[in-house]
Amino acid sequence: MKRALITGVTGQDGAYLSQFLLHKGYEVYGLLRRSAASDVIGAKLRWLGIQNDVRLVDGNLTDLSSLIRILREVKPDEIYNLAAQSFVKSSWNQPLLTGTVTGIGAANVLEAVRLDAPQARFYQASSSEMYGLVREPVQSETTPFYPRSPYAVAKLYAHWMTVNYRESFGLHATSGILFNHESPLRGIEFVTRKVTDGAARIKLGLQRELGLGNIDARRDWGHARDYVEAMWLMLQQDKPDDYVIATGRTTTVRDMCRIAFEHVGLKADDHIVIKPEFFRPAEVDILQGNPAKAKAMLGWQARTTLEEMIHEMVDADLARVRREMN
Ligand code: NDP
Ligand code: GDR
Repeated sequence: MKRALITGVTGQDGAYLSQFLLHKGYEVYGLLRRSAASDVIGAKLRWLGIQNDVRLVDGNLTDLSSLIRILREVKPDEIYNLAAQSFVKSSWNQPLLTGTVTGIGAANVLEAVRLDAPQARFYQASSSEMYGLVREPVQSETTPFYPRSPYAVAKLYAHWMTVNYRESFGLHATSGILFNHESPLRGIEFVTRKVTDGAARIKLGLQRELGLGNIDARRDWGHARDYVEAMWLMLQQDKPDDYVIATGRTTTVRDMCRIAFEHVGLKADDHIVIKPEFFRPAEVDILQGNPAKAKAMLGWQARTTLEEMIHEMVDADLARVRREMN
């Protein structure tokens, strides 16, 4: 039986990846950082009904000694580093924390792997945000990076550390450059979930308006369930490498809102209010990925359309809000 260790197990991707690996017969261990709010721990794992199947181990990405102890105890075959301060907007408010967790945290995991689990396969959750002010209209593994937020700068450091540890120490270290991916388990602060939750609340009469920022921004949105399979496929390759994971389609936030509101019979324009506080100091205007390498090398391609995903998210939020109301 293969053993996997997932950092960021309580996040969106950690939950879907746990579910995927459990189905494959893996023993799944998840790094859990201690929180005072113990009632919300594992809410996403619970949502998928796998909270009792994942073995949670106590540690923190910023504490190298905890990572070393965990690697010695767990002896994983595969390590997925998904933990991060992942909200781009917050990274301007907490730039040093973001650098410490999202950047140095990844280096801590790599160091622990180098010292105690050099045979294990390592996956780094890199991001399309690294392309930032895009240098090419469609971004691939060879497109130059131009990060536009403290988050993206931290991710770029983690990406290059992954490449460097592969080249310096021969680690099986892979960087997956994933474009935006969403699901009903997406954090409420991210735009898709904010919109699907807002559409549900407006439909059910709990609010009338939804405040948003730059709705002309364009993103390449896929479904997290599809994307975690790509992470696993990357670690099944003989050689470590870098892969772009994307749908290849780009859509404005405005059109994504239209899809969500139309699903509940409403017009987005009647309810969206543009508010300055939701704009960012520097914006990533457009992202569109080229997943050709992933298709050729991994046999992977996105399965869920944006419409299917947004409908699933709105339906999940309608159900959640109805439960709250009762
Ligand atoms: P989430 O924000 O949902 O999850 C982040 C996870 O990191 C949570 O489990 C969180 O724990 C954990 N974490 C944060 N700080 C620490 C710490 N100091 N020590 C240990 N764990 C910590 O992110 P996603 O699931 O959406 O994304 C997974 C990864 O992929 C992230 O690295 C993200 O930056 C990256 N990524 C995501 C994309 C997307 O579109 N979703 C696209 C490209 C990259 P807690 O629950 O306690 O807060
Ligand atoms: P992003 O996701 O920054 O791409 O990072 P987010 O959903 O936060 O923003 C997407 C775009 O929507 C615009 N936007 C708003 N965003 C939010 N959150 N709230 C709003 O009210 C709003 N109005 C407009 C943003 O300006 C932006 O252009 C996500 C994260 O998961 C990262 O961790 C990951 O690396 C990247 O995706 C790929």
